[in-house]
Amino acid sequence: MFWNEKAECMPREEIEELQLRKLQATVKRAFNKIPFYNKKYTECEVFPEDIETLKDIEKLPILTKDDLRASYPFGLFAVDQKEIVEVHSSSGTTGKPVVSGYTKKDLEIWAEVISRGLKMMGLDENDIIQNTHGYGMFTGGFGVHYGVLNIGATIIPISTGQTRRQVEIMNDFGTTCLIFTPSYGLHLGEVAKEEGVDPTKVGLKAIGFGSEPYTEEIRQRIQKTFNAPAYNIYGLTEIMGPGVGMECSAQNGLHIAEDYFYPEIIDTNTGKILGEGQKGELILTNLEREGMPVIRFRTKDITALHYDTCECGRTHVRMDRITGRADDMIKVKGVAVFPSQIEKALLKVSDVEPHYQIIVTRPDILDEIEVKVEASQSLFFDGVKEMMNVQNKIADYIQNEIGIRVKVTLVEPKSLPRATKGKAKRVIDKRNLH
Ligand code: DLL
Repeated sequence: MFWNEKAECMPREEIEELQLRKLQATVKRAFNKIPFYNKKYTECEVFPEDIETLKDIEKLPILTKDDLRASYPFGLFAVDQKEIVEVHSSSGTTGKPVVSGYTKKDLEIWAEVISRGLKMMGLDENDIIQNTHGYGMFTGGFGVHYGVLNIGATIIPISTGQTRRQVEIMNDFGTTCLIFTPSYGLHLGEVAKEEGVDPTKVGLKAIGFGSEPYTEEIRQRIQKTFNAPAYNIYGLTEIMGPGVGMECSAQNGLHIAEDYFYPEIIDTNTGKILGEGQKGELILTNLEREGMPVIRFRTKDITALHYDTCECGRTHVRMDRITGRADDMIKVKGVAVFPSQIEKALLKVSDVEPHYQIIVTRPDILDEIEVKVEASQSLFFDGVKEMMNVQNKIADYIQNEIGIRVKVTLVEPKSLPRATKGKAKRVIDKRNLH
């Protein structure tokens, strides 16, 4: 089933022609309308007319999250604020978040790419789609919502949480598709069983899940729990939100909507562009975005691209499931957490040393973080009660910083490994996501 067969099955030469035209227009607009790009490109001595082929994109500088953050809040908008009809922002980052702005046309494009994905999942106007993504600054809620309206299906905009209610509604309303993060989906399945609802009997046709990494085993578990195929959805706030990549019935990677997004893969260490099938860091460019065109954004997400035509007939490139990050960001319970935030919280507490380790585990289905911190010599001799107080205080500070409660364990002074060369290994990820 296609939403836009012409666009999704376009021969490669046509895709590339279209991409070049759109890239040239985007670079020109960014250069003329956004002082940030004008300055950056002038400094690098690269100008819109230098983009004569698609490969010329490599002449343009790559942008990091910090580059975007420096323009907080509206510095990257290419249109007057009155043209912007909606804004979203990334969650749980250090410092200021990145704000993403959309014109009416941008919202239409967002709806278009999500619609294509919903069709890939076999859904149409007869379906009832329960969207458990948060409605708010997070892009998951509204992005999926617009796509569902666009294909004429019925949306249940329940948002996240209230898990018992979610169970009741999916059972009573005859939900045919659930949209969730993998960790929330597994939790939902468990709560359903506790509530006496057999999730395999709800009659789901499909599941759309994303926003955080998962393993193939987790997919299998979700599919078994709900007795329905689960399709990966990829996206990020800076570039638009969910819908940048969506998985088709082949369940063999995500099709990037190449008429709207241009992907590249680089070697994280050398910055060298990598070829088809080689694993590296994904760089994304908005090819058609009025409100906030982002050019060559370093996502830090690790994947590889495949250009052969998919068995579903689509020609758009497929990206592998994300298997890791080039930085130390961890996503726990849907929230992006950076070690620096934990560090910031720890620095507010006396009685502890600035030596810590963040251990991420998945004991059963939900991710958990434990922060191990070295107690000071004096605290260590003060006894258990005082240690417990300090542990709680630290957990409060961390919660304040990242929004979720984590387990804090004080350990003996000088017991954590030191960084003997290069960077300290702050995060120990025991989830085995690869
Ligand atoms: O998570 C957008 C989204 C919402 C995608 C709903 C899918 C469904 P951010 O909060 O800005 O946006 O987080 C973006 O999340 O750079 C990845 O590291 C991670 N991520 C997103 N989708 C996936 C996925 C939304 N399917 C960051 N698999 C990205 C693995 C994902 N990681």
